[in-house]
Amino acid sequence: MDFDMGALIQVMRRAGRVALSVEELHPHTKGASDYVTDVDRAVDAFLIRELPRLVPGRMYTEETPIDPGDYPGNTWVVDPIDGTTNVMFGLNLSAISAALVTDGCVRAGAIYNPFSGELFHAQKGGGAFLNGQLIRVSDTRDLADALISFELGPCAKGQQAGYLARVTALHQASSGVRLLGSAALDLCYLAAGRLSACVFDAIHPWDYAAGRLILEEAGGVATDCEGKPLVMRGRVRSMMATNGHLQEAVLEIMRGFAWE
Ligand code: LIP
Repeated sequence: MDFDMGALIQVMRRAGRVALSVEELHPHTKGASDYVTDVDRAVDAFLIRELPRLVPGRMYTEETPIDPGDYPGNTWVVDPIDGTTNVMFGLNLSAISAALVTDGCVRAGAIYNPFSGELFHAQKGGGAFLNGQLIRVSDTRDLADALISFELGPCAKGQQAGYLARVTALHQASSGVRLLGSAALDLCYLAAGRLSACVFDAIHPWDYAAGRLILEEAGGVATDCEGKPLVMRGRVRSMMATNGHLQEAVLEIMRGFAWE
């Protein structure tokens, strides 16, 4: 089936206008340090209405997480706002993420930060783009020259000692580490060569479905922390992503990490 990437880009930009039009956040707590705001709800409702008009299929979103199992047929995997906490604190590092998955394979993805105006997109086999310009991962081959981001999700707060020990090792071995608070943007920045690797603790399909495709189309690699391909079923127990050149060096430090 033909897919109209231009139409998806238009929907994402309209979703961004929806996000920016919300005046009161009305934040609510879903779990410990896990929030939802009226921005998440408004964008979620908008995309649930608009995306099936582009390609009919089921919706799997952070705010309506009905697990699609093996992803038969078409599924839109959506995070209406990745980086909700950043929105609440006025940090403009947040993005809307949408991926079209057909029979388990991510065909297309788009990630839009309405605060910066940066829109990343990719189609399987078609390269990755930032605001229409082709992007590639960095050429960094030495860990000592790498800038690496990591995330600390709200689940399993207080049980992150093993993960943080590995982040400390990455910090010692590299040019530095950063925590952005949005896995979708980590993967896009890695795809655009701004970062050379990213590591994640617990992460859900809506956080990485679009970003992984954008990264892979830009020449990068995303695996679990044993170097195995990610299986998009429920919460992923470990994830790392690199520009490809640094895969072995980062894996050497991250190997063995996984949530129970
Ligand atoms: C965030 C996740 C993000 C993850 C961050 C944080 P928020 O939650 O969506 O992908 O990397 O560590 O947990 O701020 O969107 O609720």
